[in-house]
Amino acid sequence: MSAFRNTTAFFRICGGISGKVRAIGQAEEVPAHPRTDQARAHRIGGIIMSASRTARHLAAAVLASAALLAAAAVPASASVRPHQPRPTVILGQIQYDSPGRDDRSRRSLNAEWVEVTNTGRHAVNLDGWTLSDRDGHTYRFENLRLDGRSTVRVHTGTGRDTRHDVYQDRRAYVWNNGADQATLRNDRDRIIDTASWGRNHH
Ligand SMILES: [Ca+2]
Ligand SMILES: [Ca+2]
Repeated sequence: MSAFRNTTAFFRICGGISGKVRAIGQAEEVPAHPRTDQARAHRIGGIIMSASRTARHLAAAVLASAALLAAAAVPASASVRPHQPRPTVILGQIQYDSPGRDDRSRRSLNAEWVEVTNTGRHAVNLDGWTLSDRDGHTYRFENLRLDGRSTVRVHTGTGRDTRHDVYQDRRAYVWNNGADQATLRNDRDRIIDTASWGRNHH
């Protein structure tokens, strides 16, 4: 059973990749979905790492370098305070297909997770932020201070929260193996980042 599921997932991924390869040669096959960055997502097994995220990491690095250069150019006597870049929190890796058979065990549920990464230098309190799937299942962060350049992994199952691992305390999987979307919103319900995988049909 598990071998069959894994094989199915494998072919699904291969199908997705070959589909994208075909899309490059034939423009009419390019998906209508506007988030083409997500269509370029690198998928390895049940883990997704969006190309857009990689690009944003690079962009952040370039901006940081530019900021350093700009800061270096400001005379020491200048009264202008150096610009403080806003912290950038993004979705990191997502293991939407828990390895092995999906038996709803606590261990298996917790091997399904989504990472939230603070790429900025300053800590961000995620209190009131939410992480939701396409069907609206929503996890709300409580008072969690995410340090700069650090990651918290949001597990689906039950567990005791730490600074780097928090638990949705669910008894069922939330991230669909076939296709789904993770949406991160801040405490004002503003979308901060999204990541999707699989086919973009509902
Ligand atoms: Ca699985
Ligand atoms: Ca779901």
